[in-house]
This record gives sequence, structure tokens and C-alpha cells, in this order.
Amino acid sequence: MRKNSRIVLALDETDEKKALRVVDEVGDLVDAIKINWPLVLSSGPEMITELARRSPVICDFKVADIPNTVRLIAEQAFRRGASGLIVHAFTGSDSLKAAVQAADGKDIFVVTEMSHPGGQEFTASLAERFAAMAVESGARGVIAPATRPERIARIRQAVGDLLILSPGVGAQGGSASAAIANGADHVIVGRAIYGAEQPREAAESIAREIASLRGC
Ligand code: NUP
Repeated sequence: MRKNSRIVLALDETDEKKALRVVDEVGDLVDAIKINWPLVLSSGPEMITELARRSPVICDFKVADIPNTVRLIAEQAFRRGASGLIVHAFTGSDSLKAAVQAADGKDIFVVTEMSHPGGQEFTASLAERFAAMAVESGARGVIAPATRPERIARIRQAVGDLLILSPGVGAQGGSASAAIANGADHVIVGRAIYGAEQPREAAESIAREIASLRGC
């Protein structure tokens, strides 16, 4: 996955034409595109392959199942062209290891603490354990909340040099520069880009905000 603008576009636009228009507008400004169930269910899994022609694609399927089913889902996502897959850790280390094995060198990202308010009810108290499980299983990185940048800093301590991708910028109230300054490698941004009147301007503005931090 590239590391230029440090933005991952969360493409949750369910109108396929609009989604592809957004990709045309901002594709060169983002390091990867994250696809989640809304667009897969509206456009079909072929969309993973379509997007993969233009950018690295991360499937945000938050897989949470027994090892065999995790393996089957991961194999299908990667067969369609994904270069990364997001999974949950609460299912246990055997399920996590099954994901890493099925990825066969591609990227598994493990959810730690979720970015929405409800993320504090259960995931927050286990986030460091989930982060340690990500390291032990051989995952490529973790997901940590831009809405609570101080938690990114804590999770950074637990994961060493694994990648940290942080959702929650913009629509959920988090700031891109605070997330990066606290240790995120990339921010995940959805509505603040694809829902903007001018998606390219919105992406450029976030990229500038992040670039202004560099060298600090
Ligand atoms: O903790 C998480 N929070 C979160 O928002 C883990 C995620 N994977 N996401 C996803 O990031 C969420 O499902 C959505 O696809 C994206 C954030 O979108 P937005 O709030 O920027 O529109």
C-alpha cells in the first residue's frame, strides 16, 4: 500500500456511478480505497475488482467467525483483487491466524478500539489485547480511532511498527492531523470526501493538513 497523502478513502457511496466518479476525482490523491458492505451489497463484489484496477483496495468486512469461515471469506476477497482485509480480534487468536494464513502475504488489519461512541463500551477495554494479538498473529496493521487520538498513541506503543489506520476523521468528529501526530500511518476518510460538494477539494485540504505536520 502506498504512503503518500496518508489518506485511505472509505467509499461507502452506494450509488455505483457516483462512487466511480468520486474515485475518478480523488483516486490519485489517496493511498488506498476501502470498500465496505454498503457498496459491495449495492454494486456486487465485482466492484472490488473494478476498484483494484485503479488503486490498492482494502475490504472492510470486519470478519468475525470461526477459522474455516474466516479463511473462506479472506480467500474470496483476495481472489477478487483486494490487497487488504479488515477483521475483528474478539473471535480469538485461531481465527486471526486463519486470516493471516489465508492472506498469504497480503495485508490483514485488526480492529482494536472502534471510533464511534459505542466503541468505548466493549472494544476500548480490550484494545491493547487486540493490538498484541495483531502483532502475534503476523497481521500487517490495526485500526484505531481518530476520534480518540490519545488512544492511537497507546495502541502505537502496543503494535511497534505495524501500520495504524485511523477512521473517524471529519463526519465522526476526529481530526486528520491529530491522528497522524499521535502515531497513525493513515487516516480513513469517508463522508468528508465522498459526501463533499467538491470531493477533490476536500481530499486536497485533508492532504495539506497532514503534509503541514511532516518534519515536525
Ligand atoms: O472503528 C471503526 N470506525 C469506522 O468508522 C472501524 C471502521 N472500519 N470504520 C469504518 O470507517 C466505517 O465503517 C466507515 O466505512 C469508515 C468511516 O467513514 P466516515 O465516518 O469517514 O464516513
